[in-house]
Amino acid sequence: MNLPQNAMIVLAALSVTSCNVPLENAKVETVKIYGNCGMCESTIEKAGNSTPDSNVDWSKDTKMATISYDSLKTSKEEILQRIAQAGYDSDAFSAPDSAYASLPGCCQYERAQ
Ligand SMILES: [Cu+2]
Repeated sequence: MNLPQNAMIVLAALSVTSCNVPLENAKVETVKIYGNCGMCESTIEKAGNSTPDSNVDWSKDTKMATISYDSLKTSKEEILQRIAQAGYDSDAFSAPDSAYASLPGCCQYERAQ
């Protein structure tokens, strides 16, 4: 897991995801989202990026997500709620127990509450 090659792949992936079309009325916020691994990252980002109005970039190292969105079309709450529905807690929303339970075993992060 700590091989330099992996670090390179992560860096390459990050630079690809940050190459999106610029959002209009963009707001950028950083929030904590609980999770474990690279699979969590793709689930969180898939849920967060499921509309063209938002872009979520989550780091498995810091558990912090950079959320950018069109503030006239959506909100941070809407995006975090979508991520909660996918099984991931944030400080604002808790995932439904059923969504958490259906995550793969390696992704069942330690819940805060
Ligand atoms: Cu995971």
